[in-house]
Amino acid sequence: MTEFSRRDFLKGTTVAGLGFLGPRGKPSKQDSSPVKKGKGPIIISTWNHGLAANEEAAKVLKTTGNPIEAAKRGVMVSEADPNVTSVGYGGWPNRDGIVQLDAAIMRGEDLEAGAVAGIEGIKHPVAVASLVLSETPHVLLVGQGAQDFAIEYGFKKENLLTPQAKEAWKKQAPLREDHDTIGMVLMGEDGKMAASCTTSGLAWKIPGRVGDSPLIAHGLYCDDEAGGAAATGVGEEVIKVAGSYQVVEFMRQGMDPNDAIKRVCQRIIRRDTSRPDRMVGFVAMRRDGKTGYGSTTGNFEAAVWKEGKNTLVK
Ligand code: SD4
Repeated sequence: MTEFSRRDFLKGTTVAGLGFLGPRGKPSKQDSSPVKKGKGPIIISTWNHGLAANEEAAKVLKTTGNPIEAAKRGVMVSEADPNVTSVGYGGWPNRDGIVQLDAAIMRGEDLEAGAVAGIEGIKHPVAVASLVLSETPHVLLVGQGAQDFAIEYGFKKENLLTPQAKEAWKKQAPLREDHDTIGMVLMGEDGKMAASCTTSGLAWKIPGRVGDSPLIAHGLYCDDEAGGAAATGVGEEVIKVAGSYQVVEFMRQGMDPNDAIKRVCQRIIRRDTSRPDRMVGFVAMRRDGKTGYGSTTGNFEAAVWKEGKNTLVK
């Protein structure tokens, strides 16, 4: 599609206008117990920088009551922070020294989702993912198409490679599996939920590599009728067990969030016992507001916002 016709396509496109893709119906009720309302806002996110993200998300939830807006604006704090080296600006680049970002966002009320993968030069991929959700009939845009779409909606192309990240890349060792990807799950006062996830992926990855973070069911999943989950760690491991979806499905069966995460982590560990050091962590929230977190290794922490308090739990 030429640039001109692609633009026309985008400008003329609305969800309703692309009805050929079919309606996105409401999910059927599978569990008849009521969603507990009035418990929110409750927010859980990965790692210690989740604290600042939670603060922002709580503020947005209180002022707008919009879970998607809160899940987006919360993790944008990490995207803008150059000291968070697995997310957005300051994220470690791929093998060729280019920062390629992945992000996704999902609404629990109707399972609507948006995502971008391998996007370059855009500081806030989760905001682009949110536009994929709200402005297109699609779920995932990748690479150049994702960047073109972002620019179409007014995003500026920026250099995301900080001097520190460039220095680290110059001394690069083989693929690094360090993790501080942010994943967030939250619930507003009305019991409505959303999840978001954003990352620069594994440092020095092969250009074009996509991890779990922008993949619905893997890096995140959210369904108001069951709960939400988000992942951090080695994306390849998360993808092989459809990690976040499986955590949510265990919670749908009534399992405690911590137990649901433990079961999925055990599945990951059992799959390949030769690499016990491969880290995968999850945060989760059941639809009654109960939160949980856990990982395949011991070194994980989560930031939990509950009853007005923001706490780091290890
Ligand atoms: C990925 N899950 O791309 C991400 C990596 C990560 O902090 O968590 N980094 O596989």
